[in-house]
Amino acid sequence: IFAAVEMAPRDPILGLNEAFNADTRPTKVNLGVGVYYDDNGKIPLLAAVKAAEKVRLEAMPPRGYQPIEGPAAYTLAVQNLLFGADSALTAAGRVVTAEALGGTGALKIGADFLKRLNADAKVYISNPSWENHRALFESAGFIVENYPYYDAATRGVNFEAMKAFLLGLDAGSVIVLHACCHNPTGADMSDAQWAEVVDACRSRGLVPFLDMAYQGFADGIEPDAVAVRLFSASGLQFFVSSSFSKSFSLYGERVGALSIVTESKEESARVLSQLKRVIRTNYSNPPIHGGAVVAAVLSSPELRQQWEDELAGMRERIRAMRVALVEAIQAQGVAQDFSFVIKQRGMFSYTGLTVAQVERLKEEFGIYAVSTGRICLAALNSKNIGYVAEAIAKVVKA
Ligand code: PLP
Ligand code: TYF
Repeated sequence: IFAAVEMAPRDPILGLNEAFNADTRPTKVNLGVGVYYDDNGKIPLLAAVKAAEKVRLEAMPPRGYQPIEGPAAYTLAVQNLLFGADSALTAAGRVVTAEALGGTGALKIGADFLKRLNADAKVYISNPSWENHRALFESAGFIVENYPYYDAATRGVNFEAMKAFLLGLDAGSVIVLHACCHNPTGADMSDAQWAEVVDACRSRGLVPFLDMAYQGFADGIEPDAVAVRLFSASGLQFFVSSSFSKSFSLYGERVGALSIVTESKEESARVLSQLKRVIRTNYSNPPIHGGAVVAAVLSSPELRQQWEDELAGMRERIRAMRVALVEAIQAQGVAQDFSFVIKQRGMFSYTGLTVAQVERLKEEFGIYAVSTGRICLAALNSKNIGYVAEAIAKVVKA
């Protein structure tokens, strides 16, 4: 059966973890995968999560099947974060939300559902984008192409090129947008540019698909939802995939959601029925634990406040690492200006390091970064930052 099976290529990011784990150098640093580590280099278990888990553990609830779309306590909590507590859309029954297996699972059920709606549509992702965007939509059967996004010269968004491209697309094209904290570049659009993207989607009849994996990592829960809110106010229909992997530090629990904004409550019922069909044929219904913990935290005013404070702590530590890295590199006498790192948003920096420089970081220093030059700032801490800055200085100078 398997004689002709070839080795599949490794995921360019998750594959780095394997190489990192096999590295025996004690000074090694993993700046590859997008995971938040605390100042001790550990993945935190948030205190709000711990408190909610303790209550659940003591209650020892039974483990029956969940609703296909997940429990209402969870899906309502998701809607509240994405669309706001006072959303007219949710009040009107115009948002369908289903729990999903992380942000990845949300993208997957969204892609499968879209394929049933419009099999011939093309899907457009930013250039560059999270590698899995392409793979997910291709595996759902779509042709995936890039739209212009990042401008290496300005280290920002080439908005004129992006807009012109969107205005040339066929109606029904699916456009995948990073709602905040663009992965991998850290370059986000301004609010005014988002408003123009909304207009382009309306005038061309595009299908917007917002991917929100880092809500709270740029400026905060509410400000980071600006793209979702602008689309909400537009009257358009659109998709949002969201994830609690990073914001709750619950990577392995696989907690995410797909939300779909429809035209009416009646349309929502039809859309939900089809989405449930997609979920049933994939994994039937979501697991209990992660979603229950998130729902418990978000529905308790005290735990929610504690979570927001902890999230702010993560955001601020990343910001501090950005500043510290730039200062430490500059202190090494590097001529090149790295101050752009401070302006980038979210977990990542697109450093502009070349493939060869990234390779040297790995070979000579045991510092692992993505070959595109993307580093995860959230893996830096007060102990390793000096070592990393020195190594970066060495590879950019030589
Ligand atoms: N979308 C983007 C842009 C991401 O960076 C990630 C990162 O993991 C995901 C989706 C997937 O999230 P999850 O880990 O919850 O599947
Ligand atoms: O971009 C990242 O590093 C995160 C984690 O297939 C990730 O989004 C990376 C690759 C992948 C799944 C998650």
